[in-house]
Amino acid sequence: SMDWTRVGALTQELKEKEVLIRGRVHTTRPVSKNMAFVVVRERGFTVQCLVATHEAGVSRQMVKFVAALNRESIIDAIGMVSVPGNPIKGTTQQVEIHVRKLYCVNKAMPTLPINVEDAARSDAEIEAALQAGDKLPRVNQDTRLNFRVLDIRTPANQGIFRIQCQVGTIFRQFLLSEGFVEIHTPKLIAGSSEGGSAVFKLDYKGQPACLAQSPQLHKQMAICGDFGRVFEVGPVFRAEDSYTHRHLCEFTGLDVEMEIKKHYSEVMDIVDRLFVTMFDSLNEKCRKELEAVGKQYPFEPLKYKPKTLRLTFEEGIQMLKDAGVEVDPLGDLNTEAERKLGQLVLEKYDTEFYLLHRYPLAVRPFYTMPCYDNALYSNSFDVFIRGEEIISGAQRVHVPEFLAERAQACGIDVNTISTYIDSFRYGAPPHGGFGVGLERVVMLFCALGNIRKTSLYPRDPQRITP
Ligand code: ATP
Ligand code: AMO
Repeated sequence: SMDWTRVGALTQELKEKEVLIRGRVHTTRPVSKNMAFVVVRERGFTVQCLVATHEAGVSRQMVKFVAALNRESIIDAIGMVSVPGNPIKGTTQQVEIHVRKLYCVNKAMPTLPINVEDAARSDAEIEAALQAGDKLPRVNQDTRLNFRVLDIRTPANQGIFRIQCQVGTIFRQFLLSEGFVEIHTPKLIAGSSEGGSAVFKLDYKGQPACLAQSPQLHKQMAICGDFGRVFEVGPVFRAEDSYTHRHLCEFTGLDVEMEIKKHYSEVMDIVDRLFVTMFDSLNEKCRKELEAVGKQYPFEPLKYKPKTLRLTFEEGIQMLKDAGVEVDPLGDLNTEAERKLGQLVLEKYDTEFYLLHRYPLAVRPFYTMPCYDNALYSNSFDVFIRGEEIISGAQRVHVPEFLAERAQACGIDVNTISTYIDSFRYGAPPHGGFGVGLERVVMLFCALGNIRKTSLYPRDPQRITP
């Protein structure tokens, strides 16, 4: 009756101790009739096991059985931890198990659609092999996503989704400690919550309905309902029609809404402290995971400051102008201009995390509060990592008549949101909030370049399976 030791916990301190491990057959390598190696993998950690007839109790038959195990089968192995003279190549753990007993707990099929060993290789490794005259298989993204259950077994993917878990954990912990209440709003709603066309329409028992494009309306209504400060972690649906590296049709929204006493900077202060806490925590608590991601997809650690840089939209436009980029001073920044501004900010302020506020009112959703001093601008902001948007936020219009007027001006059918507008007629405090795309945070923190890498089962305009 031994207890299982985690593969990731097999260190040289366990030398000469007998251990029981459970994991998958990562690779097998027969050496002779009397000897075979099997690399066992558990949650991204790997260890080399030696099965040889010179160990007591190991027969030739057992060597043959082990050498023929299908990759990805689940096995239990019992053996002695030993420390070889030379470093072991290709495994995460620097010890070897001299196996005494080995059981197959459940076998995998003989030929798998993805070989996890292939899926874990970096481009650099594949290139180096090519230079040396070898060809290593490259697993393309569609194959990875089609057989995602195999793909997510790689160390990098194990890291990515553990980092994603930590982002969600810090979001929740930080906000709870600041007095926010977690809420759960409906995803089946009567009308579009953001305006615009990117909405999934459906039939709700004979009535037209939509999948929520955000919890925007209901999180604000929770503030009208006196919760003071709320947050939500939930699915967000957008019927995006183009295929890009950073848009999904379903993503995870991290949403915040809060009363404001004096100024929308109170909302930006929360963003600032939340994200600095989050980045510090990722760097400290996810060191191993970040290393595993970087091994397959090399990236530079994110540069950020203890106090987040805030620039006005006008200042951003001026920086772009000074660099010779022509942009509409009252329009939105396109993806290219956003990236360029990211570079300029990095050069001038040495940070890759910053906030742009006072956006032109015309490019923001109907519920956004105009600036008191100049109604061409608004009390709104976007937050960027490495020149790409991760957050939008703003103070909201809390006067019902004006809210209805703004909705109408933005071409929204006010009848579909009448219960929302009515909730401001019962007395509404000044408030604001923001929405974060979880997959974008992880993608940009690790500079992964494609949002499909940070969504467990991505939904894009071309994919709704697995
Ligand atoms: P959101 O619209 O939800 O705030 P976003 O990152 O798409 O997130 P936008 O302000 O809408 O931000 O868009 C910024 C730029 O990104 C646009 O000017 C456009 O160049 C590009 N863009 C936005 N949506 C799409 C899309 N669905 N397909 C391709 N490009 C897009
Ligand atoms: P917005 O539409 O900017 O704002 O969305 C907020 C954040 O969600 C992420 N995001 C996406 N992620 C993946 N795929 C998409 N298609 C996608 N679209 C958006 C981005 C973006 O910054 N209600 C407001 C928020 C608020 O004001 O509170 C809203 O939805 O990271």
